Amino acid sequence: MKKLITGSLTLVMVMYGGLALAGETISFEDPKGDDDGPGQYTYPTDAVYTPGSFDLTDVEIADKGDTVEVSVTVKAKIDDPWDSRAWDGNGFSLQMIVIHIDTDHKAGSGYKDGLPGFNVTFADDQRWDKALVISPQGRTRVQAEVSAKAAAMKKDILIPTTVSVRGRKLVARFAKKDLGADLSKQWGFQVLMQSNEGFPDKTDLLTRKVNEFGGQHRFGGGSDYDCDPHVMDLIAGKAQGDKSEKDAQHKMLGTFKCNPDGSGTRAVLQMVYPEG
Ligand SMILES: [Ca+2]
Ligand SMILES: [Ca+2]
Ligand SMILES: [Ca+2]
Repeated sequence: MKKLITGSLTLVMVMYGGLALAGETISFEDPKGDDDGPGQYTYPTDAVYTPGSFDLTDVEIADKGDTVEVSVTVKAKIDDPWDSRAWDGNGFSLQMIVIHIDTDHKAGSGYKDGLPGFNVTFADDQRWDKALVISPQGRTRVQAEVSAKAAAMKKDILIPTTVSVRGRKLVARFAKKDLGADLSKQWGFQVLMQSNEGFPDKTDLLTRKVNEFGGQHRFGGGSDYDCDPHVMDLIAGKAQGDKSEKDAQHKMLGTFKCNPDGSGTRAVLQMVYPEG
């Protein structure tokens, strides 16, 4: 009987071998109330920055065959106060999420620095190999930003083919061929929550700055220099939504050092490996 079942499975696999089959689905949860970076960051003061807008709660990454579908849920309803459709955007205004992926978990392999403007680095054996960018900006603008500010990383930065908004959730689809392999639970993931800045600094890839004091369109609680991480929320620990993951996040993002002259060392981030 066992042989018969094995034989049937093989036959099924052969029959469908020519199609791009759906594969892994990877899910992460994140606690609520930790949209404060290393613990003390505050939202910009303008009323559009609704409380909870940058508070990650759920992330799902699903291999759908030819596409990889990424769903990111936050604590607040996702609005479009700046009418993104008028600037060729994706139907929302405030958030920007970059998922850094480590596909080989090998010391020294991949990019150590996060995308420009996030002001973070990754642990040496957890360097990223692919990054998925979910921005309200349309493809053309994101491509131009990547070419101008992250040219050396360009081939490994993926921009979605479609993005849609469903309540508190953003759904972005990426071409799997750009990822270069089937989605794997052996890989490491780090989901960084930022705010899309339409008028970014010349070294920032659409990221909004965190300053010492918040402003109408500036996060507060950090440094006016670029030594502090520009990240409001991320996944940590086992990414199952446990409240201990808040402390893990604060500790991880707190590993930076700012000197009085603006120099310093950047926060060192860890990936979450679903099976590793
Ligand atoms: Ca959160
Ligand atoms: Ca790597
Ligand atoms: Ca978090």
